[in-house]
Amino acid sequence: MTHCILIGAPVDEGQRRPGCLMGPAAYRTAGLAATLATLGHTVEDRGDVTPDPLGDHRCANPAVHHLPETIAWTGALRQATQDALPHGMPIIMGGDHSLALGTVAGVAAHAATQGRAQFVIWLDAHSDFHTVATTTSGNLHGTPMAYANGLDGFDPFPPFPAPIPGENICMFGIRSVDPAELALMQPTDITVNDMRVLDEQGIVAPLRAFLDRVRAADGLLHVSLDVDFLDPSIAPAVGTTVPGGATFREAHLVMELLHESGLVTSLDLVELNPFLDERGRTAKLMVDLVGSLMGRKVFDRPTRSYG
Ligand code: 6HN
Ligand code: MN
Ligand code: MN
Ligand code: MN
Repeated sequence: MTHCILIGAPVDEGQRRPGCLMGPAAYRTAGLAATLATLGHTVEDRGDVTPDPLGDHRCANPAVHHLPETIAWTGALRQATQDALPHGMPIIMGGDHSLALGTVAGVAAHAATQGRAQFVIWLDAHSDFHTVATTTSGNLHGTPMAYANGLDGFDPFPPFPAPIPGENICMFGIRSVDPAELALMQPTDITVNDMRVLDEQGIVAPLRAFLDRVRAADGLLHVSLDVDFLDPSIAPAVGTTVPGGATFREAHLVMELLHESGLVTSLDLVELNPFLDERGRTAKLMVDLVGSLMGRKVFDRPTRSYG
């Protein structure tokens, strides 16, 4: 039984397709709290976060938009996430992926106070490894992973509290990486399980290998689930669809294995744009995936052991 702390993050400024601000309302409408309660968890909804006051922030890259707004969200979400962690498992209902600039900072700051290592699983079509300096779209939802890894090029942002080393980061589902992101990731120890890896090896072996490392380090584990990790045919409600994503069963299997591991300590649900949805199907799928992550099973098979 887990105490689940729902945190609404109606962040829309990290990209250019309005609608992600409706994400928290869509998760509530799709029954996220009831799904968790049915699985035996306690649920506390802390409502939607309010961004910090806007500062006068600028940067040299003319493509970047909504920089002060994004820095304002980052501060407030870092605080909200860090505040929640001693009490339970924060589930951040986004909001576009720029919210992870704040939430991952919050989990990393918390881990540092505990003397624990922080790990991150990034489930996404994209690596989100631009810096404020390299992004050509100017959409800051493409930057949180590089911020968390402690890269330079985030000058107007507060320094990342406790940068997460590459060996503690594992990406799944990757199938769209910009040249500048590739160049930045190349020298890191980040595990990039792109769709080619999943096609060849399936999801189980690479995921277990990473979870074994988290367990061996007694680490905390943050999961950041971008809607576009999923194939657009099952999850249309996202502004950045990329063909060839995870199937329904692949996605549920990831969640089931994460549940079995018992290692997950925080979760982002990002990039849902309800304005692009079809009768709520993407919101409902995301809620179902959280159900699998939090222990829903059709059949109570004995829990597998890890080596
Ligand atoms: N996401 N690499 C592209 C860009 O604009 O920087 C796409 C970013 C997508 C962001 O997945 O959250
Ligand atoms: Mn605007
Ligand atoms: Mn993303
Ligand atoms: Mn994405």
